[in-house]
Amino acid sequence: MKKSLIILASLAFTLNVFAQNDVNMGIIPAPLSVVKKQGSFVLDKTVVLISNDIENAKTADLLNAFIVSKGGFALREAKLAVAGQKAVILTSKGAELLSKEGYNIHISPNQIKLNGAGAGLFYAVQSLMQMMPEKKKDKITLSAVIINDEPRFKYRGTHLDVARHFFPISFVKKYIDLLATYKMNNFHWHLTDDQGWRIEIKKYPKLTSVGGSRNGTIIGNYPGTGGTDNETYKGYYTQEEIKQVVAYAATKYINVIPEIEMPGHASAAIAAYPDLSCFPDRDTFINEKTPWSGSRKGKQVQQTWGVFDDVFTPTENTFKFLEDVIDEVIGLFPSKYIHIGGDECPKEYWKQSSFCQQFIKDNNLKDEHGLQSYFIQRMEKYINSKGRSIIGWDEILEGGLAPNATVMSWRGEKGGIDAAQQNHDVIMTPGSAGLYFDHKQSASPDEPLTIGGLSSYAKVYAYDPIPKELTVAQQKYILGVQANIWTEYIESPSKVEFMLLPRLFSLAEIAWSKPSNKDFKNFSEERVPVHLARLDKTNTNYWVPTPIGMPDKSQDGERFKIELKAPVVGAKIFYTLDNYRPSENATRYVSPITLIVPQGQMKILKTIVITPSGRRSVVVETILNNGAVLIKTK
Ligand code: TNX
Repeated sequence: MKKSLIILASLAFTLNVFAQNDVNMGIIPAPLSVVKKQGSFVLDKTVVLISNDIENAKTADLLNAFIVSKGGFALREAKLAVAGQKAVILTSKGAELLSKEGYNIHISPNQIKLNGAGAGLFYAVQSLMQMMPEKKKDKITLSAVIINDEPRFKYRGTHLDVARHFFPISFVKKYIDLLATYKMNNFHWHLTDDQGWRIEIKKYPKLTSVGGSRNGTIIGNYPGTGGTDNETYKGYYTQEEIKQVVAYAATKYINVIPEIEMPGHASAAIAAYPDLSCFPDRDTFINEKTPWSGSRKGKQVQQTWGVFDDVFTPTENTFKFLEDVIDEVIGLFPSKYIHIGGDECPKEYWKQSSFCQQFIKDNNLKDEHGLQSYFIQRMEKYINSKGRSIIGWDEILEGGLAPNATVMSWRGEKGGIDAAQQNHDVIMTPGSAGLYFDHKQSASPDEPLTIGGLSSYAKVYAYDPIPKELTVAQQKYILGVQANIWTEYIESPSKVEFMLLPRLFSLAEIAWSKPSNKDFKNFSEERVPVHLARLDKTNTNYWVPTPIGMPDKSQDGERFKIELKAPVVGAKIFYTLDNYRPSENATRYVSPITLIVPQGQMKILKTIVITPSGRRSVVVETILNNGAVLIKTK
């Protein structure tokens, strides 16, 4: 008992030293400028909290609640600082001189002053909370510093697909909390897809009663061989719940962008209202890659992943339906942007349908791509007439871009480059650059089931959302950057967290920090380990990084010096050289090791990281080779 207390205390001390010594004061994303000063401010219960602007009351409460949890005391709130009285001051005075969402923090021995308006002040508090070390004898000591900060991009987004798997409101709020902590300001809520319609629409109740439920879910990796689990899978958000989430997000300065998919990814809506299909009487085309999913009569909400041919037909009935849906959506979401999908819409049914072919002729459209463009442009016009703007995935470029659309570039950077060159706003979210957080985080076979791909947090960090191909004038169309969490293979909140963290940290830094302030060594070795150690004490799951300094490729030579560092403060590293999988029973790494490999031989170094709470990294290995013929190991 005593021993574990000592360990805990020393972990707290280490965290303390880490954050305060760091050039970025432990803050993620890295602030614009940090200037350290002499001395320190001692926060204890004698300090008063001054915040006179009514609009800042919530932000002041947030800070005070945090101090209660961290220090065990609340600050007394006061109107004015009396001379000599130590104070934490939150103020928006003069904040009009700061850039939007910008803030500054001045910590001197007498005062902590946070200056910013709205989101800016909220971000100042987030930074202060991140800087705060553990208490010692009911005091929290903060080094004196001046921080000036502002975002690089005005759009900093994270998406969540709740159609393939559904996540309860309580988790959506937790997700929003995580985004806000890292100064993200847009939550893209992917509410409809082939496998489920998740938003209540009063005028069309079957969207959720029928479209919100599927009869099974594919087992394992698509296309798989194991069939579906034959279990009903359902869930949707009521309009009341949606309003709650939107209001909650607003208190965290996060805008919620709803996505209603059209004209493709429409199976769930079509299952509810078959007249929305080109062929209402045709049974749902399951998927030729998954014949085992059987023939089921009528229209079905899909049980497998992929892309499906049964898409919206461009009849007046469909447009009326979509406009009605959009009307209700607009009533629920104050967001300037409404996302209307536009991706992966197969043209097969439009080709087969005599109605669609006649429609193409009547409207002088070139072909089915022209029809896709017509569809999006018509919906854009409607949404614009309600004072809102559309976002679409980069397929909306095909056949001609809708005049005011913002493009989300996901199939690489090309869509974004094309759109910016056509003077359209762009949000960069290329899967190839690691922004698909449904991809696996390392090449280790220990990674859980994912869609594939590889997106390490280092890869995300290395990405610059401004494509080199753009001129300075075109660069201003890049509004920002987003990561997407598609949930075909993510069925629980805990796995969403696992896929999100620590990649969210990298995303936040490329979205917020100036490229000149980016420094992967400082990020991964100084700050990430502190943030993960904090998470480690909570019930929030995360991917445990592999040891810092572990070579990711095999090394040639005779003499190797292996120098590793724990990627989570307080975590232990264990290793083997005998080709067994390491665990807590393997050798513990405590200091650099020198390995000599005789000529013609090799050694395989395998490591695992185990955090204070017992979370484990994947096992990774490096071959240290001195001229041996390599054999493949597991
Ligand atoms: C492509 S990104 C999709 C999604 C999938 C995702 C899986 C996009 C616009 N469409 O429907 O879930 O890939 O990574």
